[in-house]
Amino acid sequence: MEKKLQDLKKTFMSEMDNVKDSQFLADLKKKYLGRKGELTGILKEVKDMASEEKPRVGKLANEIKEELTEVFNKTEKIIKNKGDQAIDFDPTMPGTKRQTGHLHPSTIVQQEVEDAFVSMGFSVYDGPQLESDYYNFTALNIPEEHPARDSHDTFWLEQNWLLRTHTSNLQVRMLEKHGAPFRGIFPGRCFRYESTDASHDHTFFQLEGLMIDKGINIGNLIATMKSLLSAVFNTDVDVRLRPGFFPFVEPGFEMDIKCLVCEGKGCSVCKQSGWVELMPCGMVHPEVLKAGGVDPNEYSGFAFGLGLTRLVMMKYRIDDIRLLESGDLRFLKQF
Ligand code: FA5
Repeated sequence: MEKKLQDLKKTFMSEMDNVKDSQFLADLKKKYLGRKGELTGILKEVKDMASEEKPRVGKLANEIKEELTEVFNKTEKIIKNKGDQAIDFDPTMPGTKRQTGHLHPSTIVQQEVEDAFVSMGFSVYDGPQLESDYYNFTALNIPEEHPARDSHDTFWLEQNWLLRTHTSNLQVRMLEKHGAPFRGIFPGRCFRYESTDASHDHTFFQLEGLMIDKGINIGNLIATMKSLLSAVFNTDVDVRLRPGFFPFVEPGFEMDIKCLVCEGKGCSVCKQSGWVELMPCGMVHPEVLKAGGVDPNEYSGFAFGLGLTRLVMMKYRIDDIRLLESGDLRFLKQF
């Protein structure tokens, strides 16, 4: 009888090794553990055994029943949790490669720029894209009827609200909230109601920088710009600084980068000029400091408005800005 029990256990275990699916498992349960199953049959026989053998064989039979039930329950649980395929798993087969997403090129470059500024002691801030006329224009020394408003083709909403045309909308908000000294950058989406071309989109990213302290001068501004560009490009790039007019800085500059799409030879991105407008900047106008509650007699500072999407184009040699917001996976999968 004991041999019969051990043999039954052996065949049960080898049959369990071949379980393919839940139906197969149910059949095995019936065959061994069911009311008319093989083990149940043996247990019935034990009842009629001689009394000196009965305790020993009965104990073994119960132990084997417990063992088989445990193996059965474990296998049943695996099938329930993972489905029938779990039993078919063959570790020697090559796996199926799952598709994973990745960061958008604008986010990759944004993070590189953020890291460069954080290492220079700047903090990163966020702010509203839906903005009031006041913070987007008036507080920046651009009152109503000022001609500078014309250079920003604006998506106007109801009651003097708008989609921000630049990240400069946060300059006065930040000064009001944090006061001076202040050192921050604000990356974000901007919107302009303008016709698009290879280097202009209606939706694009800028990254604003603002540094206010005692004794800040143009030398600090230029040193910061240089550190930024060497962090992003890891090599020297040609830039040029020329005077630029923005009512919220005095003096103001335009920083252009030699077009990396055509290496300065001229293309649709740089409009055949060999240069791309990248980063207007300047010393913060006293009126802006005042609007933010900062005393211009005590503090000075610089601000810049990096065209982040244009920087992405230069870094990856992208010849049409519209690809970046297109959502075209054939383009995005290349990064
Ligand atoms: C401004 O938006 C100012 N706020 C920048 C500034 C900040 C000046 C702080 C001084 C101090 P501008 O309109 O030139 O400036 O835009 C800044 C940069 O954003 C441009 O050099 C360009 O790189 C990018 N840019 C502007 N319009 C578009 C557009 N339609 N598509 C893509 N990039 C754009």
